[in-house]
Amino acid sequence: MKRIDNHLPTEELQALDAAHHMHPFTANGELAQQGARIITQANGAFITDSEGVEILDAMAGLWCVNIGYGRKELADAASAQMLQLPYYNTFFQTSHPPVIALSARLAELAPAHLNNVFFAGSGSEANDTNIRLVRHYWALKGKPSKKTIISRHNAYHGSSIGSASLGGMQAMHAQGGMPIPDITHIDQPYWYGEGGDMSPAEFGLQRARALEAEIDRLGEDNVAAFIGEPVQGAGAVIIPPETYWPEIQRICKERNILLIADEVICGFGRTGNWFGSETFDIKPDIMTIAKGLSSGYLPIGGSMVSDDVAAVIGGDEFNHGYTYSGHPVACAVALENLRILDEEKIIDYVRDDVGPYLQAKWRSLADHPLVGEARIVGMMGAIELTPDKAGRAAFSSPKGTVGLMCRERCFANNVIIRHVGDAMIISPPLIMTHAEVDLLIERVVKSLDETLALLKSEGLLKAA
Ligand code: PXG
Repeated sequence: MKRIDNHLPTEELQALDAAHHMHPFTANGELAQQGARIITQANGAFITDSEGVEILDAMAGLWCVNIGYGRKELADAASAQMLQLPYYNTFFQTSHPPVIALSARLAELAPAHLNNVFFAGSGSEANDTNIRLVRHYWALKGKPSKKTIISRHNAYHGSSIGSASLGGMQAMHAQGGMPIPDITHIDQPYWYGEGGDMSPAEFGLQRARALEAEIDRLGEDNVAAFIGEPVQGAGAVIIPPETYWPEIQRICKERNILLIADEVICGFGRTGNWFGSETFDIKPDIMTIAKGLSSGYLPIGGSMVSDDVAAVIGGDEFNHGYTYSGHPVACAVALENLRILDEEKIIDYVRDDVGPYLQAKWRSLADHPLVGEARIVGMMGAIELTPDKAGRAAFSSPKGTVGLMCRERCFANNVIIRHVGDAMIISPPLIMTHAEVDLLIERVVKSLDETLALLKSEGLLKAA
């Protein structure tokens, strides 16, 4: 292992980090005691820490580095664009070649009726755009009362006050006065955790019909849109039963409600197609995009808008936009990323090659004594940890205790995977080789074995 020494020693970096850097979603006081893990470089599917340890990144950063780390082409695209035109805005009747080229390319790649892009700097910003867009759409159509947006418990749509209100994360709502008015939440299609004795198909229908009931409760004239991730990512890779999305689609159409598919995680190959909406046969009016759009190399997000919605919105001045909407350097990098995804046939590779290879190995984890379910679509998957496989039982310890233990074992075994409660989730770079998939599974199995041994020795292998 090569030691990287173009930076301060780890302890000094950790001390400065603890003194001055406030981390997202972190108890910073606690982190200051233990010191942050410092990542100094990355290549392919691996990141390297400040001690020179190479770690397999089975989360692709935060679900975003779809083409893997270290692609010089993206650095070159950024460099060339910075020299030519580092910044210009797209307000006040101006435009520039990178934003024009990226908009046109996205229109080619997206489902046929989605030909219009409103750019943002992130997924959160794009979902804030969507809130204003759908409400303004109905106002322009003479129905200003159609304002409420229906989302789902345990959804994740971002961390700004609008997008976190759309999200269904209780811990987020508890801080800062959310949700904002006119956003409601229905139950999620999480069969393993909430399906009880129902078959997945029955349960999928039941959870979809909760949308119809919610529209009835609110009154159709008060509802603007439904928003959902094709597969809930941060919620623990919740893959809905097959019956779910067709029923949601039917209800939105019949009840005159716009459908927003949040593709921030599912987009750009993650589920084995360009968009999760293709995998699940959804026809959204708006898609939120970010993350894999630039493989995370630069921040960029956006809303892909149907021709119908764009035509209505285009009839008025939409008083909305961000300084970095359509940032030229981010657009140039995103374009280069899309070129690589396309020319290197990375989506095909996920659908036909490494995807099925990973899926078979991931599903075989269900044979492990600690695993109650192993689910996966494309290259996003979860395993549910349980003390009692047959009963899909939860642990008697507070939710997340076992998941955290398992994550610690994974980190110790040099594989980054996340826990959500007591589920373990993966979302690796799409360019993983078969050998890297083998390594991932080997390290996860070792971590599961060690977690099981720890649970036994600490008397924690007990059902609630
Ligand atoms: N929608 C979805 C579906 C997301 O997953 C966002 C919107 C917001 O995007 P920005 O770019 O504003 O972060 C996301 C982001 C996690 C985790 O720990 C997930 C996200 C972000 C940070 C952490 O799973 N998803």
